[in-house]
Amino acid sequence: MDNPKVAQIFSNIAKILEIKGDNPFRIRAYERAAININGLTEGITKLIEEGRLSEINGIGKDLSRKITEIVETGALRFYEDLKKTIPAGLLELLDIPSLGAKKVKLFYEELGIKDIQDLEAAIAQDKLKGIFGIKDKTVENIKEGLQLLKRGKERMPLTIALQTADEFITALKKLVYTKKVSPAGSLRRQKETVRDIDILVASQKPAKIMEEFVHLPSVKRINAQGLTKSSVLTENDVQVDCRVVENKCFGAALLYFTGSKEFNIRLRQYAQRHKLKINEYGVFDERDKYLAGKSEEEIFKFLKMSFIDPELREDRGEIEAALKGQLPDLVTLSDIKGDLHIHSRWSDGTNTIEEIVRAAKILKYDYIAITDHSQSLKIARGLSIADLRKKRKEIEKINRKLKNFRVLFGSEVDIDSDGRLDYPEQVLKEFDIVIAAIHTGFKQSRERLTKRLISACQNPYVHIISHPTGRLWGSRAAYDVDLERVFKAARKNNIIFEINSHPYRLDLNDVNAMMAKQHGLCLCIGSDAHGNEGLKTACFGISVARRAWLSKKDILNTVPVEKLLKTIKK
Ligand code: DGT
Ligand code: CA
Repeated sequence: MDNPKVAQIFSNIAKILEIKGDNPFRIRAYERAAININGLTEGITKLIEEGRLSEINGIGKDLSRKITEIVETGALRFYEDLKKTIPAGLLELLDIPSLGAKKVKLFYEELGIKDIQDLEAAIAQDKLKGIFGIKDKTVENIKEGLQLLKRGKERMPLTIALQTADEFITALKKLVYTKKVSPAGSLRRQKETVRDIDILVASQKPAKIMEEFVHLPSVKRINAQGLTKSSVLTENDVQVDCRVVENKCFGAALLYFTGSKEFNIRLRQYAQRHKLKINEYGVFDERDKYLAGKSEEEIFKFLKMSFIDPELREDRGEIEAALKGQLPDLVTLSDIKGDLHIHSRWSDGTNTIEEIVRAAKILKYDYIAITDHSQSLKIARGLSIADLRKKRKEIEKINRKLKNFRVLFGSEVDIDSDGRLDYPEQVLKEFDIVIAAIHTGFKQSRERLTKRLISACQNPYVHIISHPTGRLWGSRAAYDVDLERVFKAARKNNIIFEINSHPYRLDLNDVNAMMAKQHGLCLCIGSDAHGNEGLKTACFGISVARRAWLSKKDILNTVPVEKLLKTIKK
């Protein structure tokens, strides 16, 4: 799969240009392209073949050419030349959140720091503080950034895991000896990050399957090849483990290798109390007689509990609920009737509203909210009040032409550093839907950030709080906020919380979304799409919602538009 490779090259180009003090707009273009490519749900090779590269937000002619060169030749000449102009280790230094090009340059020139090892040594020897402009707090931030980076490297976001697994699963399905194939592990539980990919195959010819598996095209290195279990590393350094079992115990093995480990332990304890033994081969009685194991459904039925969806298997009370038949009926992607968080070309998106409407109809949506950025967010081309009037007219015109589809006039309004919204009330009240979000001041104190969000909840014109904790996978930790207090204020003011489904955000996450529901709040799923490709990420929001035990009734954008507008009305 080429997406991570292309994204990595663009992101590195941005970094080198930054160190060299190049044009900020040029740097930003490469950065944005990298983020958007990583956020794609389809392989970039397919987009090239279908001539659809321009659908990716921020990809013009020049970048299209560069992408094609990478995919066709495996490298980019421009990048190879650029790389030679700086020491290689400086690039990985720029991966550290909170460490910008200026500081990397400064550290290199003053202390000769040229990679992460040098930096860690300098911190250990307390050398950084001697340099001009570097305070205690700066060093603390760098240490925190180093940790964030290390954790980010240990796990990959779900979207990357899914794309990688898909290639392997598709190939394994085609083999003549394959009876069944399924993902297992954290991937099947749709966890937001995945350490390694587990795949399970049912077959009578395990050695043949293993031989094919370790020689699939994207395998870079074979870590282990056994008779029934092998482990490989892909070109993008993703570890993929594959196990082959007999059809008779496929269900038991799937249950075991899907986990989680905590769920497995709890289930085994329950079985023991009923004088049963459960392992990866099946369910057995005290004399080791095989009782069940062919499918998970069969096993759950045998244990007299309802089927527990993989997303719930985290030992959060799901076994007790399954025994009582009280598991929630989890929301599915087909329940979603519209997208409530989309950026159009009016601000920093790539597509026109009409183009977005066409893409949303393909997804079988009945409505969308066009929620461009507000006036102060200049970097994201936030809309002036004058532009809002024009945008509104355009939406009214489009709506007059549409049948059974509605475009909502919305905005993602910035919450300023004191909790005020970025448009005056007489402007806010004109919108069909207002989502409010924090885009600056992430380092404020817990108290101040909490108050900011509470004050946004108390604004009579706000309907939704978007990406409520601000985290960005691998680069920014969630800001420090007392969500319990915010949720209480939200409940009083009929505020809905977003599960932002951008694969690098997933914010709220599963635990916080569950807590929001426990506070009596309704949630919604918003893609935060900046181009039509982004609309398809709603599936990741669904994964979070399912892991949070949410049903259709807990999610605002599962209802028809009239009901939605009634629900959000104050
Ligand atoms: P990951 O890879 O860290 O994202 O998370 P998982 O859940 O995929 O963990 P992994 O790959 O180590 O193992 C896959 C599954 O195998 C895990 O979910 C449950 C099962 N498993 C692994 N080790 C143990 C164990 O020590 N005891 C039990 N009961 N199950 C285990
Ligand atoms: Ca795993």
